[in-house]
Amino acid sequence: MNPFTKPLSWVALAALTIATTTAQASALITNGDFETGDLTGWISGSFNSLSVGWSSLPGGGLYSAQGPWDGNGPGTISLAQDIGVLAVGSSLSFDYDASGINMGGGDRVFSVSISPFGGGTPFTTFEVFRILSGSLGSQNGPTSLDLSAFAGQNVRVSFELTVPAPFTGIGSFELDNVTLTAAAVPEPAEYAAVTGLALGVFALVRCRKQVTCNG
Ligand SMILES: [Ca+2]
Repeated sequence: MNPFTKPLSWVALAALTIATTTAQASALITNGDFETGDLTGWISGSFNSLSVGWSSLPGGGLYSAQGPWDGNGPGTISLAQDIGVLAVGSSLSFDYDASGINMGGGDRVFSVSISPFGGGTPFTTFEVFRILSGSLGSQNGPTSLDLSAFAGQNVRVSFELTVPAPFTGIGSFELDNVTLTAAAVPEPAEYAAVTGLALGVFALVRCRKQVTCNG
């Protein structure tokens, strides 16, 4: 066996790992804080689209996505974004404030679905908040969803609010600071360490080969 083959393959593997990790980190949310003052980067559904207004959420900056959580249902208010291939260990974080008076006709549900890029049947749907039929409720705060099960998938993220019946009570919804975080990408120092380790192994094996040849 050629002793040069294995260490060289390790060097290639280290480079490939770094390149892959860097490429995976490219899936990010566009305008997740809505600070452009509009819905740039987002895809609104046709039913009671959210709009951008002054943010009332802590740390929300100037703007957020917001709108009434009611309407001439049944329908689903949605705000989606195609974000690309998820890196290993990805999680989705956001701030929200949802409230409503639900006088009947079915539960109102705020959920986040993870679908194929461009749309389609969701891989999964995370329920975040539910107002039962005939009740009222409110909920807010930063939330984080674990997307690690979808690493390597090319995905769309969609925030969805169901309105199960026509005009059954006022409600409101606000969304801000949508971010996608992933497992740490190696820092330059770590790049050097990985490369240095691979080159060290390469030198060690070459040295052994020389000893063998000299012996
Ligand atoms: Ca904002």
